[in-house]
Amino acid sequence: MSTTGADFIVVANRLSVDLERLDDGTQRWKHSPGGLVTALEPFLRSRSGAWVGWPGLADQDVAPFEQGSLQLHPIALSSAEVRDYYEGFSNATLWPLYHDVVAPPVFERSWWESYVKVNRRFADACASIANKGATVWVQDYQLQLVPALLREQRPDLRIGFFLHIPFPPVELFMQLPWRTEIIRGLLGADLVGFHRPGGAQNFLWLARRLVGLEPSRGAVGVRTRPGVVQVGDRTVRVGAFPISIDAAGLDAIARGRQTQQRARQIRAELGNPKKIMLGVDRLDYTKGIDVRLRALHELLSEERIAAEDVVMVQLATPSRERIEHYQQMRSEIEQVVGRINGEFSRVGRPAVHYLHQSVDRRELCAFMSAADVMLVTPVRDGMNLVCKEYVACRYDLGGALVLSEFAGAASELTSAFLVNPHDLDGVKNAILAALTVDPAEGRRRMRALRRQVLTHDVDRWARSFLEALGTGPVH
Ligand code: GDG
Repeated sequence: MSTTGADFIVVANRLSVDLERLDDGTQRWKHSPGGLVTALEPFLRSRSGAWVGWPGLADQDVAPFEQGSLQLHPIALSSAEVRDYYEGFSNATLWPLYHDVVAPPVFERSWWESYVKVNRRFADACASIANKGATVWVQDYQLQLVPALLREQRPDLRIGFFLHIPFPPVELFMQLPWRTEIIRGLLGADLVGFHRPGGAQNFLWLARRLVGLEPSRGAVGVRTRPGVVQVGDRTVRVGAFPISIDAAGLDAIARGRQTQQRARQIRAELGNPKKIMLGVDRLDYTKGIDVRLRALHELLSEERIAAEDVVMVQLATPSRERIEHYQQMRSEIEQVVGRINGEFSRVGRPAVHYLHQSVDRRELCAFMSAADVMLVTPVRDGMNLVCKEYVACRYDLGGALVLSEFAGAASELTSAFLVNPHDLDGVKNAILAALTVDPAEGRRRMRALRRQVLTHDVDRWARSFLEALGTGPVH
């Protein structure tokens, strides 16, 4: 066991920075995209600890290094492991299965074998750097076997697990050929956290059914921690911990003069339309980008809105581009964008501005400040941070949020224009209602949304998880 190891370790599939290969053959680190890093970084930035993760490029053996007060421990993956563990089992088996099988999950034995092998590598790395009695916080669906694999080697550790995506209904989870192994893997933790109480309930049921353990209700006695599972003489607590954002940080960026200036500039660049609608997502089939585009197409075709009044901007961050389903979805979305623009644009005035690229955080904030209506229409989403970010940016109480009921955030953001993304007429009506909302009513809704988001930030989320895990935050 290392004596100069860490007392607090975050383990995630990706590091907080990605290794990027440039055209001239050199490499550099850049900030990782996606919700997990966005959520955890502000919390970890001010605390010393270690982050164990894959740097994002295959076949790269990178030595541990420090970034500020954070030790980064890169885990190497071969190209075959990227294909089987990451693109295969994580993103073509678990991702669609856990998102209500919106795409058919692929069950492939060789992918599972790779998943086991890579999870063992992550567990071994943690075991070798954790100080005695350290806290290890394992993140997300790619690493569900790590808690048990780590506990076998290091029973002295305090192990937490948090799932960032939905935990599926029992009937769907039962399709997984390796369902018992996954539940056993998670039960290696002292605390298993989900975004929503429903996920925790599904997990408790499956633990009893598949591993033959009796959940004893109410032992923790707090609403956000609805249950515990007794594993021999060990108690595993199970609960809901809805994740959030660095709300004050975004609010401050949004209030900045530069951001407001840029927001006005964006409006002007879009031709000063009466209304701007915005979507911001990783380009993923769960995000319902197609839903909002179809709604827009019908609204324009039916002349319920006019392209000279309403302009839509879709920022779609490139994601998982080597997986076939993602390539297919990308061309479908681009076809719909092309069709809408073909029918409704004028020269110099596209109806939809579609950017398949990442923008920086300040630019994102300026877009959110400029948008009259934010469209967040996933068919299934663990939480969805984008809707919370929009609310945090609207210190002016302007703007309106259209939000899918199937995002975890919907149970907190009840003053949004909530929609069922499978009901296209409902989505169209909600978009129209958001576009035409009376300003006083709009402000009332935004005030209520902000009250929730600003008082429930990511720091509160991390603290409540770590407190439930039995440690205070580590400084
Ligand atoms: C998973 C779960 C859960 C997006 N484009 C750009 C950009 N982003 C940022 C957003 C936001 C993050 O990426 C995306 O977070 P989401 O929560 O919306 O979605 P996932 O990536 O699927 O995250 C999700 C989350 O984990 C946390 O638990 O909420 O349900 O699926 O922060 O702003 N950021 C920048 N440029 C972009 O172009 N800078």
